[in-house]
Amino acid sequence: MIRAVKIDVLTLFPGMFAGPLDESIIKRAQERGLLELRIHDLRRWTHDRHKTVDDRPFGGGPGMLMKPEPIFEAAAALRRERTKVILLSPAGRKFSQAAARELARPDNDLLLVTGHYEGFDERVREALADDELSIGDYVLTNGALPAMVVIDALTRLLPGVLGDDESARDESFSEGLLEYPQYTRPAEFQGMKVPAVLVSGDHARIEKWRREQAALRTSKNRPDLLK
Ligand code: 9D3
Repeated sequence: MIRAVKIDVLTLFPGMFAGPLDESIIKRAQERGLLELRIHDLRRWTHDRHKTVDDRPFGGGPGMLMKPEPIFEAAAALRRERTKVILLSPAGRKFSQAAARELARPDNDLLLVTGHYEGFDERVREALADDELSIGDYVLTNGALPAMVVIDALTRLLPGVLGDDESARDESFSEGLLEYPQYTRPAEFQGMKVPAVLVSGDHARIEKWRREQAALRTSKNRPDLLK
């Protein structure tokens, strides 16, 4: 029996997590005991009437910051020996398949800390965070969707979550070229025909065509992958 990876999430928007993580592969991973997910409302670790989690920056400037106390208190309650604390923020290093692979080690547990407002009090980084991740160069309203993206990418890499076939295909594929064009039935749809080579039965030609098409699509859409 493999040990469940435990992921705790600290968020101001626990409601956002209900749907996406209760479907499909992530749901199955939890049902099979491979993943234990817990979503926590950060406001639970506030003590004032207004459940304050933010405050103004020293030195002035626009916007509000996540104040340190609720986050430190929550972490003290939630983290264990093997917990890695990860901040989700636009200022983090860019999340990638390689980063997902690092995080998906079955002996890691994670505490994902998601933000809102302009950012975190720097002492959260200095004294709490092991890592800080962004999911890409676009501005979202908060870190809840990024946390779900990280959970999704990680979960499918945990041992036993995908079938052996799918895992193996994944390994041979990631970080190469983009996918070649694929077709299924019908052979003609609204006047659009499947390329003749694919129905030729000539597997050498099919393979060559697929390599060429993958290279073409990659240079068009993702020249950075060819470098
Ligand atoms: C002017 C500074 N802004 C950064 C671009 C402030 C800011 C905007 C939006 C601070 C936080 C947010 C909310 N986004 C996240 O918390 C976030 C995020 C994102 O917006 N894009 C990609 N990855 C991430 S991870 C967390």
